Order: sequence, then C-alpha cells, then structure tokens
Amino acid sequence: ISLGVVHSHALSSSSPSSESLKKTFIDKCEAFIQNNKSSSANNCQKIWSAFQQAFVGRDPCNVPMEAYDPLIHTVIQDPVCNRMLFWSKTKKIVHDFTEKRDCFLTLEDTLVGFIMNGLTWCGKEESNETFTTGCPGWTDCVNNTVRSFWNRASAAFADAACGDVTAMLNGSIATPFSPTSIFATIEVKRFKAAKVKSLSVVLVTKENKGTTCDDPSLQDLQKEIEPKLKYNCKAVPESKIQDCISHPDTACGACW
Ligand code: AVW
Repeated sequence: ISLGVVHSHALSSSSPSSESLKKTFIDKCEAFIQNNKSSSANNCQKIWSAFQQAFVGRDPCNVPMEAYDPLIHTVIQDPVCNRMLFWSKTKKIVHDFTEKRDCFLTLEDTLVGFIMNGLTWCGKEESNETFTTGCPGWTDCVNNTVRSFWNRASAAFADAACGDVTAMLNGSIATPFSPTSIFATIEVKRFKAAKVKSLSVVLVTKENKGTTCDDPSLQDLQKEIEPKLKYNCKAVPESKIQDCISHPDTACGACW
C-alpha cells in the first residue's frame, strides 16, 4: 500500500545559526514536497508567509497557539487513516522506527512537523526580524513562540486523526500518560469517536520492568477518551521494537 509519504528525516537536520530561518524553511519545505508527491499542491512561499506572521514583531513569550491558525489553514495535508502514530517521552525510538518504514506517520513526518523539527525561532516587539538564538526556552513562558507552534500543529494532527490510532508511550517512567504532555493536554482531547475507531497504546518497556498497562495514569487515559472509542494497551519490550528497527523488512503488524 502506498501512503504517498516518504520519510524525509535524512534529508536535512542541520540547524541554522547565522543562516536565515527563511532559507532553511523553504529548503526543507521544497525537499519534503519533492519526496512526498501527495503534498505537491503546497506553495512553500505562501506557507512561509503564513508562518512568519504568527510571531514576527511579537513578544516571543506572548504568541498564543491560535497565532498559527493561518499557517495550519494554508497547508494542504491529506489525512492518513489507521496509520497515525502519537507519542510521548518516546521521541527517539518512535522516529528511529518510522524512519525505516512507511506504515506509521508521526507529526514530524507531515510537512510542518518535518520543517520545524529541531528548529528554534522567535521574533521581537517592534522588529521585522526573525531570530534563531536568544529565544525563550520551552518552559520559560507558557505562550512561547516554539511551544505554541507545537501545540497548534499537534492539535491539527489530532483533529485529522481517523480510524485506528496508535500511541507509543514510555513504560520506563513513573507516569507514561503525563498530564502535562502535549499528548494528554491537546491530542487525546481531540480524538472524536465519530472519526477515531480505536486508540492502541504501545507501552515501551525495558524487559519486564517499569510500568504496566495497569498503571493508574493509563487508567486515566482510558477514562479520558470517549466511551465509544475502543481502547487497548500492550506492553512491548524495547528490544522487540529495536529488532524491528534493525530489520525493516519485518511486517509492521509483527512489531507488537
Ligand atoms: P514529550 P508530548 N523542555 O516527549 O506528549 C524542552 O513530553 O508533550 O511528549 N522541550 C520540551 C519540554 C521541556 N520541558 N517538554 C517537551 N519538550 C519538547 C506531538 C521536546 O522537544 C506529537 F504528535 C520533546 O521532545 C506527539 O504525539 C517534545 O516536546 C506529542 O505531541 C515532546 O515532549 C509529543 O508531545
């Protein structure tokens, strides 16, 4: 089955320092479109304009997620039912996994997620400039330029969810369903039973240690989703996922 998605992680991961954010943005945007023909209706210049208006000339600690609405509405992105992969505290293993195979799609495999992954940016009051250094960190202020982007992009990704959705959570930490995570505060709240049939949690564990699917935080997750939405959870040893990463020919369905 062709998803019309080519994982483009390898194309560019360099971060700009003195080089302009615009060039990095347009280059990554065009590289993505080259490799994902299903997104060829997008215009990178138009997307850049919609993106930069969210934060240029604004206090970098006062950019609400709604500032990125024009960006989200400018991007043309096909929903990919049954293949959407959400994650929390599992960034590395999830992307090592999706990089090797086309059966799952994360936010970072979509156009805006791919472009902004690894980048830092912000504006300044009374300035037309775009900065890539000296920007507020993730927890320095609630409405910071970068965090609001990821909140808004995550909301759009979750709004597009349909069919069977998967979430890879970390079974090596005390609270795999962290109440302050983007997954808990934004994504789960947007799964609608009218479109989403089921939520399958893959709890990545270190060899029979750590949390299990009975964990209280996962019970909270189950309570949080609409009752019509089916829920299941499976603890999967990290080594099993690592095996699947090393053997990309293994069918995705055999990985957990
Ligand atoms: P995460 P989420 N300081 O692994 O559920 C700096 O907690 O929130 O998973 N950077 C941070 C901080 C922090 N305190 N907290 C989070 N981040 C950044 C989008 C950092 O880059 C996808 F669709 C970390 O790797 C997933 O389903 C990233 O946020 C979901 O949202 C994820 O934090 C993952 O977000």
